[in-house]
Amino acid sequence: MQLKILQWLYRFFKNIADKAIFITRKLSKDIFFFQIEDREDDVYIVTFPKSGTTWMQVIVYNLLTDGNMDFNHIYDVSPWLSNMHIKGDDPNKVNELPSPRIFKSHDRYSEYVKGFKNKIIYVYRDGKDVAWSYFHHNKNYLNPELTFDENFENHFSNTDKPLNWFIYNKEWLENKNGLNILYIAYEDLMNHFIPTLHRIAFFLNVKLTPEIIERTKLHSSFEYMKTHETKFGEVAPKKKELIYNQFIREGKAGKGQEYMSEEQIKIFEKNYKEILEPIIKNKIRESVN
Ligand code: PPS
Repeated sequence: MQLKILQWLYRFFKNIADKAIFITRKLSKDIFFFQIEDREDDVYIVTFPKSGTTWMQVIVYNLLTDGNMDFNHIYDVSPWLSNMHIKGDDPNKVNELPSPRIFKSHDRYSEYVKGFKNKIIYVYRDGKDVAWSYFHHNKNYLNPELTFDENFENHFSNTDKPLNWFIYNKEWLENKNGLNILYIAYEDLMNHFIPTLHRIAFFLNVKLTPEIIERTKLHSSFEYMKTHETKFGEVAPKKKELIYNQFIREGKAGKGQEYMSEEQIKIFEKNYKEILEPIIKNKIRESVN
């Protein structure tokens, strides 16, 4: 009997403690974001992780500034706000940046409320390639023991898990709140760079000149970004050795499927057909899945 009471008390207080942690985290995030001044010309680059976020940050940075690449890290000129909050960075650093500011985000659609007016560029990448890239990322930076199968189950198979690739994309593609979004496919950047650059420039009201096109092409090329990887790569947790040479990794399209089992391909195709296919037409190039 006594054991039962102790167990009940444990569950009761654990429940309260879990809720308190959740609420404190939410409040701390709200406090951080409250201190970022709203500017109507802020541009947001939103993606599911490993879909070409950094590539798009470099492109947009080159379109909206004079393209000076002397910064230490892309986050100095194009911050990732949610990550700054987690790291305890000073929000005022963001307010010191000149307009228009360029923000990186992996936030869910629900974080952007109805009436949010800022321009959003959403980058979509073939999910099978994302699966392979994201596996490397999570293994390199978070869990060296991680297997591809585990990562696939967490983000591509089980749609009830918190960050599922299909659900994340579905919400952003549906765009139920009518946000101002330009959708760009990673594969279009790869195979039709100049026309895609024109679409981005048009969306941002930038008049393209030969000089802007040339420098954007150069600075956002895989070779340039790989050579200057320390400007772009994620910093690994302090205890581990820093991994810089795995962030700008392969930059290929269409290879992901080679690493998936037949069973995983079946799960992927089924989820794609049920969740994304009905809404993806006319949003992203039709050939991409
Ligand atoms: S993150 O961590 O979510 O911000 O990563 P993200 O920048 O979205 O995606 C990283 C992948 O994008 C590839 N990449 C590029 N591909 C082609 N050209 C250029 N310039 C380029 N820059 C980054 C990078 O190599 C990662 O993909 P994988 O498949 O792992 O190589």
